[in-house]
Amino acid sequence: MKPQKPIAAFLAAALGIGALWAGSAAGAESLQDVMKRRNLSQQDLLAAAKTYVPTGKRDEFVAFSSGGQSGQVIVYGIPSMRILKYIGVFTPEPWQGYGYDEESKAVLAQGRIDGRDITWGDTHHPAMSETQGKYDGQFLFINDKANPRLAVIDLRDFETKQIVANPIFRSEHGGAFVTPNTEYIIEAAQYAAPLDNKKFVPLEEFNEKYRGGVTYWKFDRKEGRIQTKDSFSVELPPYSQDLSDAGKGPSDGWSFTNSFCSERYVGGIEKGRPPYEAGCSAKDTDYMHVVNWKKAAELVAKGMAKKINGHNVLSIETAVKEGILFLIPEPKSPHGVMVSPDGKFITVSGKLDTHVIVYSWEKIQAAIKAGNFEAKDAYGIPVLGMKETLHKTVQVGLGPLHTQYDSKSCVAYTSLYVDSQIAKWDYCEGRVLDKIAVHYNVGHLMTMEGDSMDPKGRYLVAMNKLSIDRFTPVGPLHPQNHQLIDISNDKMQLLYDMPIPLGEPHYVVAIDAAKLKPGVRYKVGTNSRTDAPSAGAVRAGEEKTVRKGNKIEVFGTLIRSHITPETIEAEVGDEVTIHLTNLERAQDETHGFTVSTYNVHASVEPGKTVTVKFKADKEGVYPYYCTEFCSALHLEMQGYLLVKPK
Ligand code: CUK
Ligand code: CUA
Repeated sequence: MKPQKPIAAFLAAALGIGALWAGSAAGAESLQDVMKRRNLSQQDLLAAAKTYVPTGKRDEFVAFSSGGQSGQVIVYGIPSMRILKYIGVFTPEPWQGYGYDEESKAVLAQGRIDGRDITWGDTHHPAMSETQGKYDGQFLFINDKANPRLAVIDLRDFETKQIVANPIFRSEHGGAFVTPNTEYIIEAAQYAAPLDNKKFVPLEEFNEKYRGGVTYWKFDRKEGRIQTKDSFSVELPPYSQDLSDAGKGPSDGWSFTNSFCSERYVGGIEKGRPPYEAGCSAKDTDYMHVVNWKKAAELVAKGMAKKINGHNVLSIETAVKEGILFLIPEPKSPHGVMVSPDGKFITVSGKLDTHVIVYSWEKIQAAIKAGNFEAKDAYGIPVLGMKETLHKTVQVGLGPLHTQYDSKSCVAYTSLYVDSQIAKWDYCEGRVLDKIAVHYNVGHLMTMEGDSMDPKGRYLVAMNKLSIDRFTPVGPLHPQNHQLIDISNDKMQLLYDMPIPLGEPHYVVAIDAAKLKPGVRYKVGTNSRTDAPSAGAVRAGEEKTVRKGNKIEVFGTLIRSHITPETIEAEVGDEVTIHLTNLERAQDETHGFTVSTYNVHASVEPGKTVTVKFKADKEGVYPYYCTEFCSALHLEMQGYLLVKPK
């Protein structure tokens, strides 16, 4: 070990803690003692000082992470990496009553497909709403890859408000990505299938009858909801579509979607054929789809779309004829497609190639204008030349996946899956600037507001697929590892490892915390899932129980430390509906509500009205109570459901 004195002096100066360092009060440990006892290096202390957020202080950025297979969103602070909240999205979440009260069940029910309730999701890509290409902190969108759906979360209360099921896809991966003013939310398909999904079509007819596509969901910002009738899709060939991004600045009005397996290989037809991964790697390149969504929207408005399952779809034929769809060869099996903050460059990297390819929007536009097409694909779509549209090719390392941008101009970061590294590089000049090891096998990476027109730089999070030996073992299923990296200097510095305990978060977005302005209470009597006054709301003193036939409807209230009514009487077989309004105005005075054994739970934040409903199917005595420790008399906040024989 190095002598402690110089390090001590350095750190005292660096951290501005001279007085603390020099001498500690009698009996208390000094910083030097702690460093020695915990075997911490100077680097460790610097990293700690850069990430530690003292009690009562707040983080600079708030990250919204996909919760992967949990179907939820995880909210955490940066740089502390402290988890702040889980948001139930595609999956019931009991704390928030999500899926256990009637209002939220109605949201989850919007995500039914083919009449089936789906109670999980494979969330991949969250997207923040934007105004003029900048994060505005109003809404968050996230996709479900397994069951092609998209959800809208309102950041006034961090609640899921809407789920839309894609009417023509059977899986998707290229969502959610927003256009610069959140006019549309982009969702591209993944594995091709017949678009109308009504009949069995044999794999032999894959090339003719299976299709991919990209959906543009119209977002009504005032309503805070997607408007399905004004949404549309552009039909695409059965190349497995992948990630997307919207153009910005000069490329605004266009969108870009990757693909893989443009071989259109299908396995399983006859014995002796190569497996999928081999059949899908036969060519040297795949196709990037370039779509003029602004013009597509005009064509739809003119009635040029056909209806499939009640949804507007522009056919490949129409898209080609109207000049809104082009292809460009791209490196094999790409993952991310990312438009630079100024909208001039589009970066693509192929997992099976060591290069990132930077396309020039100016050159793409010029080639389109000149009608300079290399060829047409099997579906008649013009293919622009890779060479004609190329800005730079940069060798960054093995397994490049995703790219994010910095506040410093021309600086980008690309995740290297195979090398387990982050490469920092210059996309204007085309050279690598720095590399740092991550642990291990990084998928996406994210910089602060790094996919907007105004990246904030400062920090980068590497979303590592494997954590292997980084954490205390918890069995064969390991947490993922989000590693925080300081990118404010020329050399990147690893600061912190954060285990993600809730599924595989593919992508995360982080916003300047000052842009978020969530409320602390609702207007009294609000149904938070519709933002409208609840029909079940009552004021203090107006509580009542109404019986009609075998239906009992309770209009109750909650306030420290009392549930009104104190008893609910029912007969076996009655349908019981209980509306509860939280009359509190104080911040953080949430009451919960449950009735023993009826599988209902409500989280009733100040002002909210929540409804639970069930059939009193068995005679007996059932306590109900408040599930949040809300006051000294919390345990007394209770009552009885009395179910009598008929
Ligand atoms: S992701 Cu979805 S497979 Cu690289 Cu965008 Cu992980
Ligand atoms: Cu209300 Cu405990």
